Amino acid sequence: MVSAEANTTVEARHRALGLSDQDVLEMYYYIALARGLDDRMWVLQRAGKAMFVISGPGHEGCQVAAMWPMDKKQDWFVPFYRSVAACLVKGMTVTDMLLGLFARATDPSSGGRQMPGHYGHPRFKILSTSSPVGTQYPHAVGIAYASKLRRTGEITMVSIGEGGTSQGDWHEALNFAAIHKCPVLLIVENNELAISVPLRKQMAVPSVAVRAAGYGMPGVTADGSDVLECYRVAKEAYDRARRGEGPTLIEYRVPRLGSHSSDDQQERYRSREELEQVRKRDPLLTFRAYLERVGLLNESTLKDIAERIRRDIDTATDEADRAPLPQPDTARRHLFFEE
Ligand SMILES: Cc1ncc(C[n+]2csc(CCOP(=O)(O)OP(=O)(O)O)c2C)c(N)n1
Repeated sequence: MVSAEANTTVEARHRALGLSDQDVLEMYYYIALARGLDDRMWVLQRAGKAMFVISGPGHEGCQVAAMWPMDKKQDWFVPFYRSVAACLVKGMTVTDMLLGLFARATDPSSGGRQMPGHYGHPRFKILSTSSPVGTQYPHAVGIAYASKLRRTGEITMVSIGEGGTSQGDWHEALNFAAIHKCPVLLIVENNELAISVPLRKQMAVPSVAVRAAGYGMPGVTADGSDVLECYRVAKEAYDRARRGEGPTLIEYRVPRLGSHSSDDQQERYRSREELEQVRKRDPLLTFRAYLERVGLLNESTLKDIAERIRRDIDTATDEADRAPLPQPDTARRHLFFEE
């Protein structure tokens, strides 16, 4: 039992940040939806329905939180392959994502031409995921610079893993963004592994955020298991960008709950103790516990949400599975100039 006083204190947390009860419940829904979709994608891959899966279990909390202050219609998002939850909040549907997984002709990301996990959606202003890690950063900063020159008021958000920050593109983008005060949120989802390479072999500094000082912008770190804290830092960065004060580097420390992708086995390079520790940081569980503590969720409402998510994912799976494959004679479309 939580005392009335403790209840008021924790309850004040989301409200103090300007989030309504409805907001936090919807945030939880998206985190749970992304996790449900993720589980389904792995089952489909193991069943031979998809050639590859790369997804974001453990990253969902910070993604939903960072996307929450954005103007979903007006602003831009430049994703990476783990951005499942962020793309869902921005407007993509579960069916959209499964069409990509199954490489169907109607896949909005690439018409079934890219490998799974390369999200993109022109209508929702989600730029196509760029395969070489790091390159999405100059793309995003370029969009933000254009928005600034055109005075459109649009803000851009871009995401990457910490391993990707070893690429030169990332550093060039930060330098340019700071010089030109581009309206951009520079997100790094640090799960301390680049496939199997640990953080200490990627950088000699204790955190990615400290690097911001070298470029002349603020850098903040937030615990990816604390969804409300993730929201707080994103909102601050968003407001800063809106005021014309330029970019913010945000580092979210997140647990990577699964293997890098369906092509590797994390038990080969992570100890059992490490896996036990990361599971304790699962944002789905920590946020659920918060919402239960403040009386917004209970066993029965959680069951309702889980059932709704399962039904929606079942329907989307059938819909995407029934969709036609691309016609072979369209294979060269978008590759060469066509009359
Ligand atoms: C330039 C480049 N080098 C290598 C790869 C292959 N690759 C894909 S994901 C990945 C690991 C990236 O790790 P990190 O940025 O930490 O993100 P995480 O997968 O851990 O979320 C690598 C090496 C690539 N896509 N692009």
